[in-house]
Amino acid sequence: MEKQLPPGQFETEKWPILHEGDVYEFDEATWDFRLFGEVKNETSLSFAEVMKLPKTISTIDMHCVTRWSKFATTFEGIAMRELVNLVELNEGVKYVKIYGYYNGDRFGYSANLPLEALLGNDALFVYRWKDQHHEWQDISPKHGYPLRFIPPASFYLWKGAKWASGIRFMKEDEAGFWEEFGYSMTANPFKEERYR
Ligand SMILES: Nc1nc2c(c(=O)[nH]1)N[C@H]1C(S)=C(S)[C@@H](COP(=O)(O)O)O[C@H]1N2
Ligand SMILES: [Mo]
Repeated sequence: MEKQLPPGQFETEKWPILHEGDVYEFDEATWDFRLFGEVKNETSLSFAEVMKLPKTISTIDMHCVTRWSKFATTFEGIAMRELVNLVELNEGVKYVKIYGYYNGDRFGYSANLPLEALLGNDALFVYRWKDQHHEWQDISPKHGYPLRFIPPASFYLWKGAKWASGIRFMKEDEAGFWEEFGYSMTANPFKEERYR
């Protein structure tokens, strides 16, 4: 895979840790993953049900708006499209909001994204990773265990909710956690879309 450093970024080989609030402590008994919003059949999955979905392995570059970029981390996870396949979308759904835990609130963190850009192998709800310096290992609690969204490299990494808890399907775009504070709705690192 060819390394492409977006403008204003520097490369790091380490995987830094950045988030607001507490690290979520996984409890399988109370955990579920919700698919809701503009769908005909809202549903939720247990962790065991999520883990039975088809798996995808992809190598993805990460670009953080705080200017570090980490190339070529290999992730194992569930592709966004496998979850989309479980619901019947209402006509005109174009956006999703992906939720994650924030200080115990399962919908406290969120990021908005255009659904069309998330249907490939590079939009994954991940639970395992490796890179050139690390063997396969679980996503650590600080990086989002048990399930963490990794967006395609064409989005800054704040679009990647840790401790992912659900997807809301939407007809109109709607700001998420950082977008409410003035960060970009579209967040393309190669166009340096940091703020709006
Ligand atoms: N639930 C949750 N997910 C989150 C955040 C957060 O505060 N809460 N921070 C985001 C931001 S701003 C960044 S840069 C990345 C950092 O991911 P990393 O710590 O795994 O490198 O997580 C994103 N996902
Ligand atoms: Mo960030």
